[in-house]
Amino acid sequence: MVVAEAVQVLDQPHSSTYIGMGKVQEIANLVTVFHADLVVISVDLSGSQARNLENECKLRVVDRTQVILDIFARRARSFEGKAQVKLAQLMYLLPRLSGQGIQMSRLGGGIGTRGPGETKLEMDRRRIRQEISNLRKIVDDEVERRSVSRRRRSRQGVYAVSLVGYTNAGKTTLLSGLARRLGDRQMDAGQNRIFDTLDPTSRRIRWAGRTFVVTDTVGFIRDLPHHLINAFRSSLEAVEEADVVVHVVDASSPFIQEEMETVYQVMKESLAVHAPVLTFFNKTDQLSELNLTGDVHANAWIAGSALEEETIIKLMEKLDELVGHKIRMHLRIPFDRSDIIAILDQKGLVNHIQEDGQVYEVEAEVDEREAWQFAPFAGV
Ligand SMILES: Nc1nc2c(ncn2[C@@H]2O[C@H](COP(=O)(O)OP(=O)(O)OP(=O)(O)O)[C@@H](O)[C@H]2O)c(=O)[nH]1
Ligand SMILES: [Mg+2]
Repeated sequence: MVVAEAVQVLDQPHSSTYIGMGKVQEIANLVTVFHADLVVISVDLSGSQARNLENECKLRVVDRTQVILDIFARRARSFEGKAQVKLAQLMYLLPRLSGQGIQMSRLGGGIGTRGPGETKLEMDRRRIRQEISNLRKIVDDEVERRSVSRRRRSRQGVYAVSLVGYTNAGKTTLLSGLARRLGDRQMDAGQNRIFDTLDPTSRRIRWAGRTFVVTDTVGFIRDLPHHLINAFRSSLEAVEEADVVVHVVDASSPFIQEEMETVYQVMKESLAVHAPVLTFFNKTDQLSELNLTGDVHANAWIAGSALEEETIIKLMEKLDELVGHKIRMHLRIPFDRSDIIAILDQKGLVNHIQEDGQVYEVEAEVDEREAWQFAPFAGV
């Protein structure tokens, strides 16, 4: 429960406490008056800033990253999700411990005057580094396992669709709606809380004779610290390898523009997205009038509600259109045209390849719209 709030407007943060000394005193007083248990500050603090504030307030002070990590920790369900959160927490902790270490060794003076405190710190740091490397291994193994299964899927002509969007936009609701109507299995509907989904969850959807694997991802949020995005890289890799990315937008949000900007910023700065983007303006049932004008960043857009069957069907029709049709081609490619092989390979279109005299014999599955560039090599 929030017992008191304080706001400060400053051109520049103070280096030692972030907020000004007067404000620190005000907060320290509020802590005493209200018997507060915790001070939360909605910015990112350096280790020494956090320590200085704690010393002044005589209470634990948590910053924005810690709050996000705490929520993440509560939401993670799978083994991998938990490992990712733990990894992010330890990586957050490590430089803060080091900061303390530097201070202490300065206090301790020259060689041979190390205090017991520092030895313990060094042990802590070593232990944390060891745990970080264990967790990295767990996460990397999982990434590898998923990438193998993705390669297998792409060979089988299964289309990968990734849902991205601001937290609470309705991604999980959409995926559960899709799965309920068109999928193989039931799943729980989304909850009205931020960062509800941390673990990458995929569902197989059948539509018009095609199979789509739709993957839910962690919600984005304004000013999500970069190291946190990196911690969730493995969940976000699905986005980079998708055939189509669906950007789910809460069209009823008063901050719709900022939220969409945030998502595109994360996609641009932290993810290499190659696939076409379909923007889905969700929750239109909450709007009294529809005046959406589309999305310049996207290849296509639709509007509706993830809770309605009609919308689900409209979405699938659009997805089907966006992935296009694939044609099976038998190609004979001369050795000096390895550039063509590279294009095919990069897109994961090659089913089978063998050398035969002066040419590569290639069995490929090519998108209808791209078939023209391989047509000169088609034939028996
Ligand atoms: N009225 C209305 N509510 C919706 C619609 N779609 C989703 N919601 C609600 O919006 C809330 C958030 O939905 P989620 O599906 O959990 O959102 P999310 O994008 O998965 O959120 P994170 O996992 O935190 O990123 C839930 O309470 C849903 O019931 C819709 O079309 N109309
Ligand atoms: Mg979700």
